[in-house]
Amino acid sequence: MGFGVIAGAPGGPPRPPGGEDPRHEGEVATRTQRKVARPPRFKVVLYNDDYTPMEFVVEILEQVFDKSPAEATQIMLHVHHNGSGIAGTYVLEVAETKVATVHKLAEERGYPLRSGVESE
Ligand code: TYC
Repeated sequence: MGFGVIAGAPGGPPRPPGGEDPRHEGEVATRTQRKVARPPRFKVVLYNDDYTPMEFVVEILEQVFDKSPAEATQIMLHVHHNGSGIAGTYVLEVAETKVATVHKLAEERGYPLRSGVESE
């Protein structure tokens, strides 16, 4: 890792013909890795309440969070028994959009289902 596009380095372009550049003969090419491009991720948390039907929460987990029916049921039951649970982990903008979608769909049906974003 960290060789970038140095000619002759692993993964880089081949060295030009004619052998090693005499100006750098014997030198070792090194480069400090400045930053790994890995944006922070955020958890979307679902909260339990006494009124939202279990089937609706499962539907949300399938449709908004792309969970399988089995996984969606597991997460819903975890939230039901523990008070909250993680629906998924995303970059911030996506996590915030998921929360807004959950609230919109729940409000349309008159359910008090709440969700929120937490840093990982
Ligand atoms: N506790 C709800 C019920 O018994 C079900 C429920 C599960 C609600 C998860 C919200 O995030 C939730 N109908």
